[in-house]
Order: sequence, then C-alpha cells, then structure tokens
Amino acid sequence: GNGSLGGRGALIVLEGCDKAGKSTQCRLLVEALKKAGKPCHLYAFPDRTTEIGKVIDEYLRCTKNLSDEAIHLLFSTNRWEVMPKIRELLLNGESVVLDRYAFSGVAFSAAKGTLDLAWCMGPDVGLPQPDLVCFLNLSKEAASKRGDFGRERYEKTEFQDKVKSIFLKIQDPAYWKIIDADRTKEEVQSELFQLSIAAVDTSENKPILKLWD
Ligand code: Z5A
Ligand code: MG
Repeated sequence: GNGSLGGRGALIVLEGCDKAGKSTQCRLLVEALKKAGKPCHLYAFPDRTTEIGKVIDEYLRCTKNLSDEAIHLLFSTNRWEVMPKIRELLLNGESVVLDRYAFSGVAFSAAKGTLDLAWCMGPDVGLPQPDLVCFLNLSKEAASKRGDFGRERYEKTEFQDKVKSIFLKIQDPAYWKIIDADRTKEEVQSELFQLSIAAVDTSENKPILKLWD
C-alpha cells in the first residue's frame, strides 16, 4: 500500500501517435514516481506476451489477417484480461502507468473507416477510467526526424493523420492533457512528472470511475 493513508493509486495513461515517445516517457515516469516514494507499475497495450497478445502481434506484423471487427475485439480483450490485476494494484495504493489504452483501441480501429465510432467504444465501456491521460502530440516535422516508419501494419502517414483526428475527437477534458512532444525527452518528462504527481495526490480518496459509462 501507500502507507498509513490507505488511499488508492492513480491510473495514468500515455497516449499518442507513432513515435511520439510514449514508451520512453512511460519508463522514465515510473522510475521518477518510484524515486518520489510513489509505488507504481508499468503496463503496455498491446501486451504481446499473452495468448491473445501473440495473435495481435502476428496481426501487426502482417503475418496474420483478421477482420477489422475481430482484431478490434482482441485488442479490447487484451485490456480486460489484465484488468483484475490492475484494479487490485490501484486499490492497494499502487499507481499504474499505461503505455496506450482504450483510446488507441478506438482511434486505430475507427480510422479504418469500416467501423462505427460508437461500436468501437463499446467493448471498452466499463474499464477503469484513467485519472490522467497525457496525449503526446508530435508534429509531422518532428515525427519525420525520428526515423522512418517501421514495417508494422498501421505505420503510414496518411493513416496516422486519421488516427490523430479521432484521438482528438474522443478526448475528455475531465482527465485529458495535450503535451507538446516535439521537445526534448527531459522537457517532456518534467511536465509529465508534475502532472502525474498531482494526479496521484488528488486520486487517493476518489472512487475508480467507469470509462465511457
Ligand atoms: N493499437 C491498436 O490498433 N489498438 C489498440 O487497442 C492498441 C494499439 C492498444 C502497436 O502499438 C500498434 O498497435 C500501434 C497502435 C496499435 N500501431 N501504430 N502505429 P505499440 O505501442 O506496440 O507501438 P510501438 O511501435 O511500440 O510504439 P510507438 O507508438 O511507435 O512509439 P512510442 O512508444 O510512442 O515512441 P518511443 O519508442 O518512446 O520513441 C520512438 C523513437 O523516438 C525512439 O528512437 C526514441 O529514442 C525517440 N524519441 C523519444 N522521445 C524523443 C524526444 N523527445 N526527442 C527525440 N527523440 C525521441
Ligand atoms: Mg511504444
């Protein structure tokens, strides 16, 4: 737990398009929070290590094809399968930092143009609502300096533009912050740390709400 107070931990999510620095910043954030005496854990979605995650990995590497509906539901299931563990940590006073969450799930699937936005949100309704979502906003100019796209399925500029517009459409000001990700790693980290410490402190005595409920 987090000591004598007995409050819950905070659920903090980093979202954003390709190469925005989510994984880099998640790692730095977990280290910094631990150093500040806030116990916390890192989870990444997709979690490619589970049985479902292995199927997702094959889909992303284009070695397996699935219908748009089927892969969407697998991404969501991949979140629900670890939720009991995450909820237990939160209730035990430990914070959880997530590298992508349901917002990626909706943005990437809806960007295909074949699935309705409300249908995309459905399977993730009721997941724990984050206390803080930091959307790492990377300009096209800065993105082009971070190396070429890899060979995974969604790594194409035009598609990433659609993804970004859906992220911005589904943002909820109750917990959503847009972070300028064009800056140095240190500058971005410093802002994320301040926002996260504040979230940890203010979430302690709040109930865990349900996402999109
Ligand atoms: N997806 C989905 O469709 N549905 C879902 O429900 C979910 C995901 C959860 C794989 O995700 C794909 O799954 C993804 C969305 C889809 N497809 N796309 N695009 P992933 O999270 O496994 O993707 P990834 O390839 O690991 O991560 P990423 O998003 O592409 O990158 P990132 O984590 O944001 O960035 P990074 O790895 O921290 O940094 C990228 C590079 O930039 C690296 O060389 C860093 O050293 C460098 N970097 C980082 N920060 C900086 C700064 N500030 N300055 C300069 N350089 C920097
Ligand atoms: Mg990443």
